[in-house]
Amino acid sequence: TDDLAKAIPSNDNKPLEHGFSQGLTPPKGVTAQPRSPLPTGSTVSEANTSEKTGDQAAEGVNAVHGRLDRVRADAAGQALTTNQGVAIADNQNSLKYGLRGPVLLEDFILRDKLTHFDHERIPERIVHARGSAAHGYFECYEPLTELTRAAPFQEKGKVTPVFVRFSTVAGERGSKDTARDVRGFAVKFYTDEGNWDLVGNNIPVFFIQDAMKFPDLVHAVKAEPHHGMPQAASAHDTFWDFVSLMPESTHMLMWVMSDRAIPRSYATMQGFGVHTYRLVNAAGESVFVKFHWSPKAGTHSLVWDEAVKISGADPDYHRRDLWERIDAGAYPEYELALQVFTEEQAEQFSFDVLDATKIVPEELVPLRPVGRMVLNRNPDNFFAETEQVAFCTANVVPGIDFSNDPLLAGRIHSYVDTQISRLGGPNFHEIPINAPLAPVHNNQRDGMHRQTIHRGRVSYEPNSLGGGCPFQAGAAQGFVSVPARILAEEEQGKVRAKPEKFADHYTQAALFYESQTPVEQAHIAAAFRFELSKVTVPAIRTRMVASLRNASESLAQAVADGLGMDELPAPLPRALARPAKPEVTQSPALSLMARPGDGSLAGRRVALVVAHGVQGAAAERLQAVLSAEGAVAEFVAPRVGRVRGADGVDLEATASLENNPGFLYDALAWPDGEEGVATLAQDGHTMESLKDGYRHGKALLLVGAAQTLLDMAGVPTTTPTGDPDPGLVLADGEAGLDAFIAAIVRHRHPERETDPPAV
Ligand code: HDE
Repeated sequence: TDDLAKAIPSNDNKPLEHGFSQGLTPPKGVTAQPRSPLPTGSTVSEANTSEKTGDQAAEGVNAVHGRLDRVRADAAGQALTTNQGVAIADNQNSLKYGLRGPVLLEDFILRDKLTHFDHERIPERIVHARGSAAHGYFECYEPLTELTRAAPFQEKGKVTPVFVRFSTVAGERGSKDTARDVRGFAVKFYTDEGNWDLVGNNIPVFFIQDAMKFPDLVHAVKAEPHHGMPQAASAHDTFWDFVSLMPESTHMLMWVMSDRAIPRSYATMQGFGVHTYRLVNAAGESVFVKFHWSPKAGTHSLVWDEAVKISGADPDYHRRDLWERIDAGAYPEYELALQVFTEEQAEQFSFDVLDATKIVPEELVPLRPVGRMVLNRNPDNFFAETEQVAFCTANVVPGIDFSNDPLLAGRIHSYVDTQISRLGGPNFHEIPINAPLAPVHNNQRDGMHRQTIHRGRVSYEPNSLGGGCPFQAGAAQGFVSVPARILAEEEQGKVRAKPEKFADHYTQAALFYESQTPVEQAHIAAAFRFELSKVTVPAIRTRMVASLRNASESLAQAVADGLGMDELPAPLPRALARPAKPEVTQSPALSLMARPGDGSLAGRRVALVVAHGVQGAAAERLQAVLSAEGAVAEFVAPRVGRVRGADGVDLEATASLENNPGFLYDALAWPDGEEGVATLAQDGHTMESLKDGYRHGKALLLVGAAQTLLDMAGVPTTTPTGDPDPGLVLADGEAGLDAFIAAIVRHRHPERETDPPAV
């Protein structure tokens, strides 16, 4: 048996599912394939070996591959079987009594197939149902041993595998990606000492301060219960009814009405741990910490009109973008930075660090970069990985601990609890994507879908029959909670109440708004106007404007004007008459413009709009130059397929203006060629693409004859103030290429904007 055990693969129950040649002999005429080699090309170093488990990643491969490989199925060269491994002779017909007779109940093959199919769906997440995920790794810049003993931060260059899921919050599993919404940013670190889940969002604050209000918030924002509308949108009565009655949400409302709620890509948004956590070093000393992820590609957003159009043409816009970036090797990358402060410092702040509706301004506690995260591998299977991944705020490792944030406390309970019904029992930690790389040994037993086959008769501790194993790890190895005391507080006993500083609902809302550029402020006002205009009960609108007056008079006025209110309502009474004086009233870091990115074109999509009669050679050169810069530049024509160049150089259009409208691209170019331009001028799609590109502030290049299209589309060549438009490049030959590239790097050209739009 020992020899047999060595000969068969790790999941020795099911060699066949792995395409192993050691399995059953395949049917005649079919060759058994050797197992496909592990994917290569991942950039994880060989140092990625778990000393504890002895797991050794193949060269250039993330160690997490090894573990998942145990359960990967590859049917290449294999016969079809039932779930019991019985080969199926006929997969077309059910078993009948006679050709035209009844189907027999005995047909276990049909029933095996249908029964499984009937149960293919699991409940979707109550929030964050719509998500997309990727594998990758976290790499530590330098040892942080003075701050924490958490495994990922112990050595310079140490690599820890991660799985990251991005999501929207309100919409259902099949809803559009470009909804105006918070984005989830959940990272599972498979550390040597167990799994650490940093379950964050792309916005550093939250709507509410206490977990007690979470079900109310979610009921208010989700589709209204009587008619199930609207899908994936906060623009409706119940949401604004609730938040206008909950002034603690004002700061968060500023963020979700800003362009952060319509990111261009998951690769171009920040992530935040939101709550104050603790770092704990080997000596047991702890400090407070806030976690920040910042994208290497910069923070870039869509504009609202663009987001609305994209949601129709490509509801999978962000999912596709993430997949294609990784597929193309333009790996999304984020830097992790910490804000570290002591409990004594926190006592002095004008706000409470246990209040999740507050940030710690970067000007007060600077960001310390500590590592980078690279997402370099797409999941193999959406359901097995992206859907079944279970993030739990309770998953921390030695070196990380919680603060007393009451919102966090609720989350520590909620995530584990929700997985039990979503994933059907208490053993969801055994699902491969959730299983830690660190070994698991305890006396928990049984339950639905148990995978582990525990050996021996001992399932209790203390024991002598099992030699005392598994034994308590002790403080040196095991997780020890920080024996935190509550500073400067009198003994209060059990209370249902909040600390006083929690009642300052407006100071940081004002800080956020005042820190935005004028364009961003205009977008915030327009978003409030849009959302509140969808509210049908006027009293709710009025109450919201009354609340906004406490944060910004000018914003309240702009929103009131936009809603046709004749006069401003009286400001809402404040919970705290005299809030503490804030440390900062301006924080430029809060503007999206503060993180323009690394200036590369990687991940940008450029449409080269062509038709028969275009100057083919020049168009090809344009494509080559943009591709060399890392952009994905494709020919888009009235129809897909071959496009005949006037110079005899033909092009291949991989998209049409019909199947991929212009607003799906970051930038658009119209190459030269009189005949081609004349054809495009007859196509309404061309005019729409040009107008949309202009209205959405995108980089536009028009070469030679193509410039005549501007007039036809009614697109001006200067900004509304009469200045040259930096995003509109009019070129002859190749002269304008550098200017076009610079314009794409700038992402958007908001100086064109007027409200309402002139084009
Ligand atoms: Fe969540 N949240 N949440 N949340 N949350 C869930 O867990 C919950 C909160 C966040 O990609 C659920 O597995 C409570 C803040 C993300 O799978 C659930 C409270 C932040 C994800 C849940 C909050 C988040 C979730 C639903 C208030 C930012 C998706 C399914 C006390 C820091 C993770 C699930 C993924 C998912 C509860 C507030 C982020 C029901 C009770 C604040 C990114 O457990």
